[in-house]
Amino acid sequence: MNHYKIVADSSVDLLSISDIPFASVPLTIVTSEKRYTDNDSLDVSEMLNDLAAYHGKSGSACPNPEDWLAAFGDAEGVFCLPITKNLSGSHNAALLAAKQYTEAYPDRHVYVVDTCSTGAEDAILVEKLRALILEDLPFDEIVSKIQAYQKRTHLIFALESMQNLANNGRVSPIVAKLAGVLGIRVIGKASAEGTLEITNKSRGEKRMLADIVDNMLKNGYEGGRVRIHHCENPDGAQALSDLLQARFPNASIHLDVTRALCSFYAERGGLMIGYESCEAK
Ligand code: X90
Repeated sequence: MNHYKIVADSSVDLLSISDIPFASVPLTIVTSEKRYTDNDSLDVSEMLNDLAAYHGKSGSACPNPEDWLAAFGDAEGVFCLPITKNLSGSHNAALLAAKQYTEAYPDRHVYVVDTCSTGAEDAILVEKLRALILEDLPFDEIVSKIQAYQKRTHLIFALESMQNLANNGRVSPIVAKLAGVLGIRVIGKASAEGTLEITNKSRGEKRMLADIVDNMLKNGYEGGRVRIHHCENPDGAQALSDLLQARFPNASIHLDVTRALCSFYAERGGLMIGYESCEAK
């Protein structure tokens, strides 16, 4: 098999995958008291407790090119997945690392996926890349296959609070206010450009779940792969999974938890759903 490696930043919520060399490059959450490195030794729940009790400024920082470079190791071919370039410098840092890597080793390849998304959708892209690598395809063919596949993957999210997104300039304070009302969940999606686009305000969990399913169906969901990542909301994630499974008994639905970066921005209760639409859409 080819010596390929998948390297994603920690916004994809994956610490490891099976069979294929993989590295997760951590983003960090920063307060005036502490730095939280989004790696496997971080207790995310403890971080959320700290943040709930803390009233100062908090923010995040993306990896630098050196961090990406170190994660590439000595792979012949690297598939690199940073969070959408429209919300973070991670993508740019990855591009710089890719340039340095291929200048230093002209016979190696790096493809930086323009994910235009994050979290559960990017995790689906990682799963697809893993499958393509296991098929033993040449590097360029994997690149064109993942580009085509990306047209069929989507991200939808439901948030109970958008405080951290607003505090860090990722959504307007007016939008964030919608999510501040008790019982209201703001539903949105990753736009084609990889920005955050609000689609619904839903009152109550039942309405929220129905609105998520509705959005997915409108977007061409027909029973393909789904990943539901939740920030300390296993019941919400399970309820959504049950609704989808009742409608699409053969759908492969995987539940997981958000790691630090997505937990910081999606906040407690948040759901992030990555899914595949049918071929034509
Ligand atoms: O560089 C950095 O410091 C990272 C900044 C990341 C900012 C936004 C992360 C959002 C994660 C919130 C809901 C999903 C929005 C998806 C839009 C593409 C989770």
